Order: sequence, then structure tokens, then C-alpha cells
Amino acid sequence: LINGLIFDLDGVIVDTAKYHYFAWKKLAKELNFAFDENQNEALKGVSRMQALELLLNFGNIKASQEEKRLWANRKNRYYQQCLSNLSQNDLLPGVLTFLTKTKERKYKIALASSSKNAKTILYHLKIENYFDFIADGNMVQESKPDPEIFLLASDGIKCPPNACLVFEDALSGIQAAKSAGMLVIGVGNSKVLSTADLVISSFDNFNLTEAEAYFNNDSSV
Ligand code: G16
Ligand code: MG
Repeated sequence: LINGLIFDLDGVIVDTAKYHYFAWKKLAKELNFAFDENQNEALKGVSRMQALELLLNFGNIKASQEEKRLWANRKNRYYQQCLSNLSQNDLLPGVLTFLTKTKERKYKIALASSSKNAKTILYHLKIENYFDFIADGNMVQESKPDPEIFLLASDGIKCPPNACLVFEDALSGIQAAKSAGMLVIGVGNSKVLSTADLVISSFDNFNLTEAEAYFNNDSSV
């Protein structure tokens, strides 16, 4: 039975995925190549340096370690500029209600974000108190799709992987959660997130009890 809920941050709790995309696109433009939303799917959920590697591959650009470091920092500056005005208005639909309800129902709640900016974002959103444990990009060696961050989160809330349900918007994150042995609900487009156990378009009108019943009746999970 599920007693731990593990949330990704960017693209699940808060609408910051669009800012990551904006910042990468700006960098790509400065490096003289076009970068589209389709290609951006591959960058979601992975660490900043890995995302940069993927971006440079799309642009067929070879670079030194020093150039990569500078470009990653530049992208992060663009991203942080977008974050400066972040507020509760940027929470995705239904998230606050869902967190409140699940907290009342005594689920253990963890965050598992690849972002090194996760704590700053939670602070701006004023939702830190909902989380029993926060795992972020500063605490892991391996980035999603490696399961490390989800295993750390499950350990942090003392719920074994098979009692954890993960919410993810990225293919890399879904793969990471599956490798950790957890159930995953994709939040977003069901065509893109077809590897998840279930896909919801948002938390608006999402009913956790129904989802649990769905998982409990499905013998394949
Ligand atoms: C997020 C984003 C990724 C981003 C990564 C690192 O993870 O989805 O696109 O590359 O964090 O972020 P930063 O550059 O802020 O350290 P998540 O796991 O919250 O979706
Ligand atoms: Mg995400």
C-alpha cells in the first residue's frame, strides 16, 4: 500500500519547466542554432551539465570543459533571472489543494528534484512545510534517469520503494522512478509520458483514492 508520495519539482509542482526551456533556448540562439520544444523534452529532469551536453549535441557543437562550465553558468543566470519574480501564482493547478489534502491524510511527503535551485524555489513558493524530506540536485552523484534521487527520498521518509508513488513530468524521471521500483504518475501529456503507470494532465480534480484503487486492482503493478 502506498504511504509515501514523492514529487518532482519543475513541471509538477511549479511551472518552471518553461523557464528552463527559455534559458536553454536563449543560450542556443547565442551559440547560433535553433532549439525547439520537442528537443527540450530530452533535457527535462536531467542535471544542468547533462542538459548542456544534450543541447550541444543538438547544435553539433564541440566545446572545452571550460566553455561548458561558462555556458552552464550563463544558462543558470538566465534561469535565476526568471525565478526572481516567482510566487505562489506559479504553482501548477490543483497542487496546493492536493498537498493540503494528502498532508491531512498523513502521507509522508518528499521532494525529489534534480535542481540545485530547488530550495530557493520552495522558499519563493512558501510550501517548504509540506515536505517531510527534500532531496535535490546538490545531494546526488547521479542524475535522473538514475534512481539515486528517488531512493534517497524514499529513505528520507522511511517508506520502502514499493510503498512510494512518484509524480513526474519528465521521461528521465519516470525511468528513474521505475528503476527505483516505484509506481509513477506522469503529469502532463499522455502521448509523451506513455512509460508512466498512469498519466494525469494536472492535479485539478485528481483523486488519489481512485488512483490507489486503480493500482491495487492492477495485477501487473
Ligand atoms: C530540474 C529540471 C531540469 C534541470 C534540472 C537541473 O529537475 O527538470 O530541466 O536541468 O532540474 O536544474 P538546475 O539547473 O536548477 O540545477 P526536476 O527534477 O525538478 O524536474
Ligand atoms: Mg520535472
